Amino acid sequence: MDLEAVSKRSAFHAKPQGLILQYGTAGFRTNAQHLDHIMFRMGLLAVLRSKQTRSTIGVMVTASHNPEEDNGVKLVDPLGEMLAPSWEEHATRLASAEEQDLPKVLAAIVEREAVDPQQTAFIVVGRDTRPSSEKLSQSVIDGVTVLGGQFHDYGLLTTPQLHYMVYCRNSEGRYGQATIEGYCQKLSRAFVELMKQASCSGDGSRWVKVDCANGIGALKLKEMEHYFRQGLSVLLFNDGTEGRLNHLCGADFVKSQQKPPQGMAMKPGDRCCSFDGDADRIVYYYCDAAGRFHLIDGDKIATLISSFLKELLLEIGENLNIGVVQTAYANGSSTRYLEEVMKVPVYCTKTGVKHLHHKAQEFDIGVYFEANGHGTALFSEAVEARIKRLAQELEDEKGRAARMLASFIDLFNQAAGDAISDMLVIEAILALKGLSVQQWDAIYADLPNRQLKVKVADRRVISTTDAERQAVTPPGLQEAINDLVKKYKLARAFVRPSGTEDVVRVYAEATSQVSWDQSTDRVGNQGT
Ligand code: 16G
Ligand code: ZN
Repeated sequence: MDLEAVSKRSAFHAKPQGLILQYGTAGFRTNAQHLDHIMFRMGLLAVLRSKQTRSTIGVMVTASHNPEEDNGVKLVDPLGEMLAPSWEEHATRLASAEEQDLPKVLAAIVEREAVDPQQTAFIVVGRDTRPSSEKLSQSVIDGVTVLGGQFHDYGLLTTPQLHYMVYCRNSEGRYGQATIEGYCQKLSRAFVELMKQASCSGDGSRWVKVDCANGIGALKLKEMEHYFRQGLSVLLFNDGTEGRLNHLCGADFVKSQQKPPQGMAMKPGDRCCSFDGDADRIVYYYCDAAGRFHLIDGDKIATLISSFLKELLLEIGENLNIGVVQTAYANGSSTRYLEEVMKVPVYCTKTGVKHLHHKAQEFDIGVYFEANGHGTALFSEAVEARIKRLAQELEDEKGRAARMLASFIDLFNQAAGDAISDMLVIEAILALKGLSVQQWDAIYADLPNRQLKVKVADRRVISTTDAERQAVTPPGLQEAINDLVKKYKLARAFVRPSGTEDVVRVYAEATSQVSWDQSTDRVGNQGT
């Protein structure tokens, strides 16, 4: 490894003196102007990680649902997962090193992780549609090549597509072909197969309205729709031809504002969904005849999916261990419904996809969703092999159920939550069960809930435990929350420092809006 060459090249991507950024919940994220050096250095780090794991590593340039002027980057580990925590620390250290210290910090990582400098490295790069993304991804590639890494630049991709490519490349084709064509075909084939089984919807008349947040999801749906048109038509809104990325639209806007995105023509009963800016999140919604907006978030998506998978298992006669993973933000009604009605065990982890994904891997079938719409289902290798065998061996109803489950296994993106894949899963389930969007929504009633952001001098004074549901410090905070919450029926509230913004987040839910308003404000006041 030629560290002198790295230093020389780094001068073209010089770090602004004193700028310290941290590899957060979803990588680095800030205004695009401050990211050139970060991109170059993440190219370097990706090469080291690739050498160490002897696998292809992914680098995705995106800032998801952040405003258009922001950007960000995250590394994707060999099985399509988020970067391992110890390497997140290396990322932060490398990103914070002043120019003259860069070779030293690189050498320290090489030593600490026992990276073999002779090992080859292969990196795949993807980017979203932000104006800054192309140039920034070139800086990543500059970092990769200066350390002698090889690369493939996929250009424009959704985040979950990049995760998929990494997983495919490291599973020697067992997971699928590492091309856009391979992705489109794998998902569409499974989807069309499922739609043939749906009595009323296999005739090509089914449609859904999609708000693409003026982002990459629009491009990728346009590229893919002819593969699955037989089963579903997608009517695209906010497709990036006019509006700004994530501006008054997209999954994050719809979920946090609890209202429809701008630019979407909604008639009562229309089934609509929103992607976020890099298409790894999805939420559904509709308006009723009185014009009232109804949001169907990640919790209801998880409920629909896990209930359906459980039904299929029952039909097949397989007793597999299925678990649902949520975060503290999951609506209490969803948890109660899953545990008490569906009898599915529910687990709670800290916020951030990597925590949920990791927990979901413990089950034969693990379904995980954040309330904000990021999630998927994971199937253990043994389960996948077994179901695929049963799909061939069994006959009649059992065989039909096994073949359907086998198709669902292919339809889920098991590398990462994926708005396109999740949309096709949901559409297939609704069609197979003959459920309308209103019937889906009526499975249970969400408890009214709200979130507040509170600015504090130092958000690190708040630390939490029990998957962020209990505050440990500052002293007295949790007791104060407990005192407030016990005054209201089915009330729950928690406070946590954000992993992506310099704020503290407050969440509260209760049986009525009035009790919510009182309790959230009071819990919020505890934080100031
Ligand atoms: C990131 C996470 C998301 C999480 C959010 C919480 C990934 C890919 N994304 O966007 O899962 O819900 O952060 O943000 O992990 P917060 O810590 O600011 O509340
Ligand atoms: Zn996203």
